Amino acid sequence: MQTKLTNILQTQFNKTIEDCTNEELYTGLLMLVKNLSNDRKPTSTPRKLYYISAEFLIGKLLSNNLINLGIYDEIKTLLADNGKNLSDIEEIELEPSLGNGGLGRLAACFLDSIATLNLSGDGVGLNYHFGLFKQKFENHLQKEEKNPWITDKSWLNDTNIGFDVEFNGFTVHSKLYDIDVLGYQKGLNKLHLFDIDTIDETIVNDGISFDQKDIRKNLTLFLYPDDSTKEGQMLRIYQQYFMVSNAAQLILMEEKAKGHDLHELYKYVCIQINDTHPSMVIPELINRLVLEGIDLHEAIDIVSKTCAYTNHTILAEALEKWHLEDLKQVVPQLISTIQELNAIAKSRSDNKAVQIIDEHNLVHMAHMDIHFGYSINGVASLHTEILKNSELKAFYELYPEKFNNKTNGITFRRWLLHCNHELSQYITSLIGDEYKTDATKLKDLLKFVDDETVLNKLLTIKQNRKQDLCNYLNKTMHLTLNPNSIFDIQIKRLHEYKRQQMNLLYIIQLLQKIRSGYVPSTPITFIFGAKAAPAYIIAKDIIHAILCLQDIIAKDPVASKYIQVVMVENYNVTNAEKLIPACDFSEQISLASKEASGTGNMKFMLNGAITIGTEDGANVEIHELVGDDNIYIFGESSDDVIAHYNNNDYDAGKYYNNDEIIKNAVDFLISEEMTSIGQTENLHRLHHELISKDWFMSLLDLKAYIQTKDQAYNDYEDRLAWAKKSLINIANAGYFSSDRTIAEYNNDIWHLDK
Ligand code: 6GP
Repeated sequence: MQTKLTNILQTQFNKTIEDCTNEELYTGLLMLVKNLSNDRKPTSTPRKLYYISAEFLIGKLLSNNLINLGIYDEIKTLLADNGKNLSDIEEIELEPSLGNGGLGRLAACFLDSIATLNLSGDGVGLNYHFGLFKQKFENHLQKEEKNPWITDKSWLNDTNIGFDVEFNGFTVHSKLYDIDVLGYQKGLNKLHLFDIDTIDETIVNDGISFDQKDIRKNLTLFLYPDDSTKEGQMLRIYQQYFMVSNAAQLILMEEKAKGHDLHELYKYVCIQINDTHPSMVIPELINRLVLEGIDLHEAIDIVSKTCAYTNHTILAEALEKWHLEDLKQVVPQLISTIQELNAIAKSRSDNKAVQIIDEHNLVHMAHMDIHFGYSINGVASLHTEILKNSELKAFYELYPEKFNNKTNGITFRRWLLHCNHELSQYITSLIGDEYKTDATKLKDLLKFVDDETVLNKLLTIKQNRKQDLCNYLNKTMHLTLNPNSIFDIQIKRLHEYKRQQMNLLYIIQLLQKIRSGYVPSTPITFIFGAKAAPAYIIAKDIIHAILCLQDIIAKDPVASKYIQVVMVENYNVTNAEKLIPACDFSEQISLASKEASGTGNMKFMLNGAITIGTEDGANVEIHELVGDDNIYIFGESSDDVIAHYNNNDYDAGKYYNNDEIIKNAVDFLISEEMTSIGQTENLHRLHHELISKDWFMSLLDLKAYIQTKDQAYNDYEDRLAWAKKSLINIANAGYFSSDRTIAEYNNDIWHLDK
C-alpha cells in the first residue's frame, strides 16, 4: 500500500506523505480507495436487487472503505510513521446528509451488508445537493441552513448514463452519479444517485428557502423540502417520480444489456420499495413494460412478482396519500394505470379499508404496494404484529402469505470496528475475530461474565470513549463536559412519539429535587442530539425548551455540580460515531407501539450501553436477549396504548392535576426562569400541548420513568455489576448485525443467489 499511496501523492502533488497537507492526503486516499475498488470483482448473482430509497444516510466513507478493504490498520500506521493522523484526515471529508434518520441510515447499513454477503444489489436514490439541512442553534432556537457536501474530489463517480424523465408538459434529462459500495473483505455494488444538470444552487436564499416553482432548477436541491405547503408537496411528487422513472429505466436498460427476456423480468430482478416514497415505481414500470410491447395485464403481473415493500412506521402522517388531481398535474401518464390497479384491487375485495383510491380521491401509496407487491414486511417483530393485527389488518386477511417480519440490523463495521477500535480489538483479543464475519460469535464473551479483569477493562474502555467525546465536543462545539459523570444519551430525530419531552421533564424534576436538597451520588450529563423537521412546530418548541434548560442549569451554582444538559448541534452520523461508544444510558423511551424498530438502540447495546426503554420496537427483542436484569423497561404496554387510542380515554390533564411532581415539572416550562431566557410563545405552546393534548402520552409514563431511572442510576454505583450488564449487552448484540437481517431478506424475499 505504501508504494501505491506514495505514487499517487507523487503524481498528484509531487510530495511525500510527510510533506502533504491533510487535504492532499485525503485526496490521495480517496484515489487509492477508488483504484482498489476498480481492482475488485463486481458482485454478481443470478438475480439482482434494486433497493430504491429516497434516503441513504451513508455517513463519511473513508474509514469504512479502508476497513472493508482490509487496509485500515496499515494505512493508519503508515500515516502515523510519517507524523500524520488518520482521524485528522477523516475530518476533511464532508458528511452527505442524504437522509432524515432511521430509514435512511438503515438503507446505508443494508448496502454494506448486501455487498458483504456478496449479493448483487444496488441502491437507487437522488443526489440532493444540500441534503436535509444543517442545524444551527441561535437564541435557543433551531435554525436551518443548507448543507453542501459535494466537493471537487468526492466519492461520486460521473457516469455517462442519463434518461429522459417526462413530466406534465416538459422533459428533464437526468444524470447518474455512482458511489462504489465495498463490502467487508469482498463484494462490490453501487449506489446510484440521480441528478439533473440544470440545478441552480444560487436560488437558495435565506436558510433553506427557495423558489419552489422551477423544477428544472430545484428538483434535487434538498431532501424532502418542506411539505407543509402545497408547492412543497408538489415538489415531493416531482422528486419521487424522478427517482422511480430513472430507476425503472436503469433496470430495463441493464436487463436488456444482459439479454434477458422482459416477460421474465421477475426471474432476474427484485425491487425493494423502501417505505412509500418509491411506490410510483409500480405504475411506472408497468407503463414501460407496455411500451416494450407487453400486454397491460401481463405487465401488471410481472411487476407484482418483482416488487416488495417495507413499511417503516405506523404513524398515519407518514403513510403517504397523494391527491389524484395532484398526481395528474405532475405525471398524467400514470393516472390510467393507477385507475386500472384500483379497479383490480376493488375486484379482489370490496372492503373500503383496502382500496387504492378512496372516496376523497386520495391515492394510498402503501395500498398500491401491498396489492401489487409480493412481500410486505415490518422492521421488528412487534411492529410486524401491529401491522398484521391493527394497522393493516384488512390486508393481512386478504394476503396473509405476503406478510413477514425482518427485524432491523446495523453494520458492525461502522458501529463497532470503526467507531470503537479499542473495544473491537479487545474483543478480538478475548474471542478471536470470527465475530467480524459471524456476529453471533460475540456470545463467546459470556465466558468472561464474572472475570473482573475483563469487566474492569470494559470500564476503562468506556471511560476512554467518554474522554474522547469530551475532547471532540470541546474542539468542535466548545462544550465542556465532565468525563466522570454518567453519560445519559438520547439521539434521534425529534418527534413527540419519541418523547424527548418526557426526558426533559425528568431532568426538570431532578433539578427541582436538587434545589430542595437532594444530592445525586454521581453527576449526570444528559446529552441530546436531534433535528426537528422545519415545519414541525412543537418539535422545535421542545428543542427550545431543552436549550433553555441547558442554560439555566449551567448557571445554577449548586445544580451544575451534579447535572448538566447538553444539546449537540447538527446531530448526524459523524457525531453519532463519537456519542454512541461513550454512552452509559441509552434512552429508548418512545410511546409503546409507535417506534417501528429503532436502530440506535442496537448501536448503543453493541457498544456496551444499558438501555432504558419502553416495550417498543426492537427494544422488545433486546429485552428478550439480555433478560430483565440487563435492561430497564418501564411504561404501559403497546396493547394498553392502542386501547387508549381506540377508546379515546387518555386525559393528560388528569395526570397533571393529580400529581405534584408532574405538575411542578410541567409548570416549570412557563416559569419566570424559563420565559426570561426563552420565548414565552414557544414555551406556553409546549406547556399547553402537554396538559391539554399530549398526543403521545408523555405524562402517562412519566412517573414510571422517574422511578426506573432513579433505580438505574443507583445500580450504576456498583461498577462491576454495571460492567457485567454491559458485557451481557455486547455479547447478545450479534443478532442485530445487518448481515443477519440481509441474509433473511435474501432467504425469504429476494432469492438473489438462486
Ligand atoms: C424509521 C422508524 O421510525 C424506526 O423505528 C426504524 O428503526 C427505522 O425507520 C428503520 O426501519 N422510520 C423512518 O425513518 C421513516 O421515515 C417513514 O419512516
